[in-house]
Amino acid sequence: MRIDVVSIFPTIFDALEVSLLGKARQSGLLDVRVHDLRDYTHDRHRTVDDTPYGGGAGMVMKPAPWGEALDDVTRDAAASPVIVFPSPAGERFTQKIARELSTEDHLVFGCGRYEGIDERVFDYAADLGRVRLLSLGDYVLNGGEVAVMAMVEAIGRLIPGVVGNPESLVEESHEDGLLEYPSFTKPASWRGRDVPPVLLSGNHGAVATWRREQQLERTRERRPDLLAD
Ligand code: 6GU
Repeated sequence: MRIDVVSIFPTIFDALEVSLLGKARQSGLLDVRVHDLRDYTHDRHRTVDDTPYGGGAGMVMKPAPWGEALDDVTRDAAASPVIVFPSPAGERFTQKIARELSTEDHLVFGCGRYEGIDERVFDYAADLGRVRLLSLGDYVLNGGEVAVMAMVEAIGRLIPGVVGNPESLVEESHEDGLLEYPSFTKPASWRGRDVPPVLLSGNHGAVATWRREQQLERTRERRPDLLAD
């Protein structure tokens, strides 16, 4: 999969070089290209923002650098990419969306800063690919970079071969609409706290039943909204 990221803070994405995703990049499963939005400006100060029409607080990202950046990263693309703009005003990013995006050949992420991007950029981007505005949750970050890091990790680990043991992708939170069951390792007793005896019983059926009950109980307690769905 090819991933292009456009940002005014490209070095934030240096962190993608470590761990699992770093290996995926080295092995060629992931081709991540990070672009500095300021490289698509033509003035001495490399200006990417301006005051909002109609007034109001803060600055808005100018459309021109975005137009050139999006033209550039979609130019030699084989097929229509999905163009993601992280935004607290977007649709909620979920495991289901991560799964959908993990099957694409080409993703483009446009990281907004300041009060947002000139609205015409989203409309223009729709001529170049399938646009999605995605939010991590109901809180506000200063910009899209940290959100894109999270999305790239959630999507990247679902690409076949990126996670060594595909079974570890099945039994985790949100894959079956429930939270994950609790895990334990040795020792069987630690600081007066014992591992649930059923896990030491060797009875695989009993273990599976207990884990399912734990999933339901935790989901009921912590995320009742998931059970309602
Ligand atoms: Cl995707 N972007 C920003 N700036 N803030 C957020 C977000 C995204 N998701 C939650 N808060």
